[in-house]
Amino acid sequence: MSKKSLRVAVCGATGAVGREMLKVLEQRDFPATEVVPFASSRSAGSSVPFKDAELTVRELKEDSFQGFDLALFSAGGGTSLKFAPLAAKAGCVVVDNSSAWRMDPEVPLVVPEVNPDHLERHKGIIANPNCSTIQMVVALKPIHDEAKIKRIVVSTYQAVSGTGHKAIVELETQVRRLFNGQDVVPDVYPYQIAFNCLPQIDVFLDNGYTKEEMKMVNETIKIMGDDSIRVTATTVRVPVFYGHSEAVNIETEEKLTAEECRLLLAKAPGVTVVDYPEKKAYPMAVHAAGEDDVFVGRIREDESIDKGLNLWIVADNIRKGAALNAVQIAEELLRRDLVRVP
Ligand code: 25A
Ligand code: L14
Repeated sequence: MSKKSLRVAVCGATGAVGREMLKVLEQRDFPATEVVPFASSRSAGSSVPFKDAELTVRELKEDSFQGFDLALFSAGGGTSLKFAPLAAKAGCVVVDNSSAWRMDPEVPLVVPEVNPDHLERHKGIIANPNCSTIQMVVALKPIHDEAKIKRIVVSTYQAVSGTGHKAIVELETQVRRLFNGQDVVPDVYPYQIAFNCLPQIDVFLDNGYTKEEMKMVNETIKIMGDDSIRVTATTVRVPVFYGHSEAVNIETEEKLTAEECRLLLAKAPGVTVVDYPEKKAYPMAVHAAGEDDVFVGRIREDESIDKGLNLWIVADNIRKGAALNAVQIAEELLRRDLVRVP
C-alpha cells in the first residue's frame, strides 16, 4: 500500500447492508485509518456500532467526499446515480452496491473470485453485482472454465432481507399477526409474504420478466465475460429472513460428471460443498446465514440431456450477496494499488 492514511465513507450506513458493511470491515480488520458512516437526513445524528464505539451518522451531501479515499455505497440507485460521480470527481473510489451503474460499459462489475482483473480498468466507480447473481457465478465460474457452460436455467428462493430493514420487520409483523388471528396489511411487498411465495422481485419489464430476473441474465454475462452463455431466470420471494437459495440447471459443452463437479467445486475459492444425500446433508438458508462462503449441494447429472447438471446454491445475501463482496472488492483494490481515480 502506497498511502499512509485510508479514509473510508460508508454511504447508507443505517440500512441492512450498510450495517453489515461496518461489521465486515471490523471482522476482516480492513486497514482503514478512519471509517465514517453517512445516510440520509432522516438518520443524521443517529449512531451505528463499529468496533468498540458508536459512530455518529452524518448526512450525505455533495461535498461529503473531500479527503476520503474510498466510499462503499448501499443507499439505493437514485442516491448512487447522484453521489457516486461526485465522489469519483473528488478522488474517492466508489464501490457501489445499487443496480444503478452495473451495466454501464465504463464500470467494472466485479466478484473477486470470478473476475478481479476487471478492476484494472476502473475509472472511479466499481459496481457490486446483484446478490442472486454473485452467489451463482461464484459456483458456476469454475465449471465454466472446465466444461464451458452453454445455458443456465435458474429459479431463486430469495430472503426478505434483500429488500432492507423494513421488509424484515414486515415478515416478523405478519407472522405475529397471523398467529394472533389478525389480518395482515402488505406494505413493502404487494401481497402477504408470511407463509407465501411471491413470483415477483423488483418491477415488471416490457418483456414480462422482472427487473431482478433480467439483472441475473445481463450481469452473469458481463461478469463471466462471455456473451455466448444463454441465461433464463425466475426469481421468487420466500418467507425467509436471511439467505438466498437457488435451483440451477446448466448445460455444458463438455461432459462433467456429478463427482467431477463436486471435486472441482471443493477446491474453488469461496465455495463449500455440502452434498451428502445419505446423511440428508445439503445447503440451507438457516445454515448459510452469517457465513461468508457460497454453499453448493444436490449436485446431480441432468438425465434429460447429454451434458447437464443440477445444483442447489445457497449464500447469505447480505454478506456475500452485498456487504462482504463489496469489502472484498475494496481489499482487491488495495492489493492492486488501485485505490485512486485515474
Ligand atoms: O439499487 P436499488 O434497486 O435502488 O436498491 C438498493 C437498495 O436495496 C437494498 C439496500 O437497502 C439498498 O439501499 N439492498 C439490499 N440488498 C441489496 C443488494 N445486494 C440491496 N441493494 C443492492 N444490492 P438498505 O435498506 O440496506 O439500505 C438503505 C440505506 O440507504 C440510505 N439512504 C436512503 N436514501 C438516502 C440514503 N443515504 C444517503 N442519502 C440518501 N438520499 C438509508 O438511510 C439506508 O441506510 P435512511 O436514513 O433512510 O435509514 C432509514 C432508517 O431505517 C432504519 N434502519 C434501517 N436498517 C436498520 C434500521 N434500524 C435498525 N436496524 C437496521 N438494520 C433506521 O431507523 C434508519 O435510520
Ligand atoms: O441488488 O431482494 O439489485 O429486494 C435490489 C432489491 C437485490 C435484491 C439489487 C431485493 C437488489 C433486492
